[in-house]
Amino acid sequence: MDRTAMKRLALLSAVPLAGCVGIQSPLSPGGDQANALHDLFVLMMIVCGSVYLLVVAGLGWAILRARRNALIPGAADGTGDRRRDRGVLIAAGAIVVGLTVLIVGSFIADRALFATGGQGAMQVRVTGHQWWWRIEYRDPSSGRWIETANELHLPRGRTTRVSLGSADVIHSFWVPNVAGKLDMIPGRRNVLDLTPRIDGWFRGQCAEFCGLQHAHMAFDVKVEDPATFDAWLARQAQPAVARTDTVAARGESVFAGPCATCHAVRGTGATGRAGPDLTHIASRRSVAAGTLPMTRGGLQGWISKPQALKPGTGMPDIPLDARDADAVAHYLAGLR
Ligand code: HEC
Ligand SMILES: [Cu+2]
Repeated sequence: MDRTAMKRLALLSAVPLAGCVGIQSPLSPGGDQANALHDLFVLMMIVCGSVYLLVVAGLGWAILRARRNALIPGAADGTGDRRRDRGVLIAAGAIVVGLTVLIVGSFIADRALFATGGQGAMQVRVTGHQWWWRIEYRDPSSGRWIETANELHLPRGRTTRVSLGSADVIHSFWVPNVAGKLDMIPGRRNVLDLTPRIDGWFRGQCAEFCGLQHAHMAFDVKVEDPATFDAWLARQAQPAVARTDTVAARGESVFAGPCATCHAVRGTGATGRAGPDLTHIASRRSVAAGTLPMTRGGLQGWISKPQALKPGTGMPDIPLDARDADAVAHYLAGLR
């Protein structure tokens, strides 16, 4: 094979690997728990890779020897027995050493996942719904719970202890860049610690099939410095501040009709709990658990045809005339 062909082959094999890094990948760890799991993964690759190479080498050796024995008369006269015993001994030794290394490695990784013991951790509750995420922060100063949805903010360098639950079926919480995944089981709370170290946007995804729109059950994760996080949380704790123009006023009154039964907008009469809290909906990055980008068009599209965009979603298609639909989208786009 000439050099350019080799280069092309190397490039081609890099294509599937390129899919392994990015904002939703355990191979780009950006937090203590993800680092521990990443190290364990590398250790497993080394141990299992070595065993694999050993087996392939042994197989190749056996094939060559069998051929030679067949060709040389009298070669298969039993003198190979001692060598075979040595081979078995080496294989057994490799298995014992390999398994011991893996046991120790997984024990260490497991300990690292809860290293802080939750001391001084931020308390967050995440509840899975078909097919969106209710997210509540415990305000460290007042002890009050602050509700939002579909977007998780985390302070860099601090530990956040997430209590996971479900309102309906089993879901699974997974932000691979920050930590491993953990199931969300109806009737109980599982606990996961997150200690992110790298700023930026990451992507979380439900990792347990939970119905037809399981693939549309994602969430955005923002890791930011603690001061920015505190300012963000303080803002989320505030009631809604709507725009003051007449279109927004019309939007708010339309919303108070069919929408307020399912959605809360704190500071207004809307206190529904069946759907996501919309108090600061426009501050989020996407609409309906990662289904659409957060733009005026994304909002209006969602409101006019939720059943077409996410068939089976808990939000019904609500027929609104064009001006009302426009006004509601304008109103929501102002709730920052
Ligand atoms: C029967 C309850 C119900 C009604 C009525 C309802 N919604 Fe929803 N809404 C939901 C549910 C459930 C979701 C989450 C859907 C999903 O992501 O699968 C949702 C999601 C949304 C979202 C996206 C929220 C987010 O965090 O991304 C917006 C915006 C929204 N609804 C606006 C409205 C508006 C405006 C109306 C009135 C025209 C309305 N909803 C009426 C239940 C309802
Ligand atoms: Cu799911």
